[in-house]
Amino acid sequence: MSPFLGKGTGDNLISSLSIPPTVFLLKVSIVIPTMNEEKSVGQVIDVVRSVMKPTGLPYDVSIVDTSSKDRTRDIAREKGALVIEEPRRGYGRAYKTGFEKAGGEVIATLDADCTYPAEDLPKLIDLLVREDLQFITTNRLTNLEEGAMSAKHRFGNGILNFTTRLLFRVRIKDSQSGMWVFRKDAYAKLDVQSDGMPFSEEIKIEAFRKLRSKEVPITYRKRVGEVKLSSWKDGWKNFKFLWKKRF
Ligand SMILES: Nc1nc2c(ncn2[C@@H]2O[C@H](COP(=O)(O)OP(=O)(O)O)[C@@H](O)[C@H]2O)c(=O)[nH]1
Ligand SMILES: [Mg+2]
Repeated sequence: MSPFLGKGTGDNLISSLSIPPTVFLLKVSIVIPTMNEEKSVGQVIDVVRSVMKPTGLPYDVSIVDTSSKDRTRDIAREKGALVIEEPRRGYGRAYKTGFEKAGGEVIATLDADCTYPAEDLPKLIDLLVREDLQFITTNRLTNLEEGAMSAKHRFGNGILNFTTRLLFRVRIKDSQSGMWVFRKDAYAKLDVQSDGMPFSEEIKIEAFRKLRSKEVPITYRKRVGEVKLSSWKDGWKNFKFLWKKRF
């Protein structure tokens, strides 16, 4: 695997990777939004840690929690994650707060529900650096594990994906994926208005229009714990949002 480089001073940790001495190790902030995810958040943090450690990169993990009534926050703290409290409801709201507080030059996101392959993070970070990208999103639809997405959900996604491509002329196959890896300084150039679930499609539309972006296939797994969105209601909101943003 190629190293994780940027411009800066040298570091012993990477000397064995045959990269120029003018590189430094990028700091990565992994940001996870949570609302009552005690069944899965611990495992997600564990996997993130187990794959980030061998990279030698400095990193931190934080959850952005909206009033969880279960042990989500305690578990995250026990696992050494930073707990950011965001009482205002909304998936997008949580990410906005989390990104503001993130100290890394690179930010990575995923759900707290064990659906996304946290083990792919090093590969995605490496790709970001190697191809000098600013934003990477992931496509869950090419490798859906059994039970990961209902037919209803796939149908709704199809409509949203088609509409996104049609209205914005962006080549995005999975407009609703929640696993992204990007440069924090590049994110500052985006105008992401939504505080709710449409945040996901909007950040991609903005990124594909303004940044060096790429979509990469991943595996998507069946959720642990209860889903927080309501398929039809949020699907409809996401659909309306696309038209409102466009016109
Ligand atoms: N902080 C915060 N997290 C949320 C909110 N809504 C959803 N989440 C979290 O965001 C992630 C995505 O929600 P999820 O129910 O998995 O939706 P889906 O993956 O689109 O089906 C999960 O980790 C949720 O716990 C919210 O209002 N605030
Ligand atoms: Mg999820």
